Amino acid sequence: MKFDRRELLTLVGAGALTGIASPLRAGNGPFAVHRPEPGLVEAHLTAAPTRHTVAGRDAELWTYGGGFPGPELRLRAGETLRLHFHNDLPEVTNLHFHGLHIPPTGRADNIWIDIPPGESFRYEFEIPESETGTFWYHPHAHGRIARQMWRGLSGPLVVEGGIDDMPELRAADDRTIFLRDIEFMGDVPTRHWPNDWSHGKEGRLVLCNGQSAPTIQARASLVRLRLINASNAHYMRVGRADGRPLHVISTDGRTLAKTRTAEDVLLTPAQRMDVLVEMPKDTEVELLHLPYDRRSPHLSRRQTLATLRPPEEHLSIPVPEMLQSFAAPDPARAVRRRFISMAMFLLNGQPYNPDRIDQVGRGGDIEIWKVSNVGTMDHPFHMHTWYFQPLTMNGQPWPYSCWRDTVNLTPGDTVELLVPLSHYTGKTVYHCHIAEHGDKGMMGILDVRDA
Ligand SMILES: [Cu+2]
Repeated sequence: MKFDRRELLTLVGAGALTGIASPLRAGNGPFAVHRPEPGLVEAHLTAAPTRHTVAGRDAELWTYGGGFPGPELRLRAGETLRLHFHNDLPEVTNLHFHGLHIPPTGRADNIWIDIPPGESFRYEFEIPESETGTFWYHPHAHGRIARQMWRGLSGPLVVEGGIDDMPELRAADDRTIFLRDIEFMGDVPTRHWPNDWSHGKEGRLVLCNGQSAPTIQARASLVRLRLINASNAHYMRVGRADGRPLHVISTDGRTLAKTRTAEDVLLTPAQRMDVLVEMPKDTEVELLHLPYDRRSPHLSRRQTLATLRPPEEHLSIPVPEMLQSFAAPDPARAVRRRFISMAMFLLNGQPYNPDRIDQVGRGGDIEIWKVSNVGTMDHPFHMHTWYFQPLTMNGQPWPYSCWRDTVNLTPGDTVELLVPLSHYTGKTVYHCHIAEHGDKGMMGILDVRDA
């Protein structure tokens, strides 16, 4: 499927005729959506330079829908999203729906589309019934991803359904916690300096939903935090100041079989985790950003991420223990093994080449990918379209069953991933999710063809 310039222009016209006002929201307010018929969600989104107040400072950002972060897109599994996207930036951009298992082709999660300045594109895809959870969207025009994200382009995407209907989760407060760092020079996010490409760009200001250490009024004594790390390179280690645990119910938008209790959780750039926080009666809960050493020169320090204020009425809600059955194919059914090595700006010793197909797969096959970090700093490995079950880390079984689309590798680590190439065919990418590393070449192409 190809779209020429005339079609893009036609699409601008079509968008203008639908008569839906373009939403303009601040913070991660909701997306203005419209349901013209059952099962169809229609929305408009514009990427544009925007003046915005960030931590008391008037800043010139690039935003989606005028918001920082972009507006939260919430829909239900099984619905079709028709998203009229308009590019008001001075350069080419596009959208990536991070973590969603939808086609890598056509009008779905097609990163090969370039939308020129002033033009529009209609994204349209159905969210499979099985896809419920916490995702996010950001640009994926190769070579521009890091700078566009750094300037402000990203937003949360939540698909409702599945375990949301458990009584405990229905009663819980549901909060998106969109995390990223930033730093300003004057009123603009600092530019990328040469070292930023190798170290990964970080800033001293850590933001929660676009704010510095906000206070959030809990609406129930159990709070579900949908943690999203939208940083270019900053690792987010999150815990509670009172030393009580977090209860993890999903990783990268995919529900665990059983709730896992953890003192703190680590999110690499692009990872998500849904955690339950039990609010003590009449007591605030301070959420902390804890130090993590990813073996870069950046300092990571302990600071407040957000404060949860107790609900007005304390009604005890239990933390569910069993969540849903975990179904994964038997690794013995894998028909192919692949090996990927990661080091600064190279995968398998080669920089990214958009004209080279690095891996050819067959739709429906089950594969095992062995990924090694042969470099000197952490690299988060991410795969588009398909997601994986980590099987082993350095030869040891992964401690629990989970699905992920991004996995961290510290220097010397080797991870084995079970990858079912299910449901779709097409060409997409796998890459390091330190945004600067991906742009500089730590990206490869996977082409999954018909069986
Ligand atoms: Cu990397």
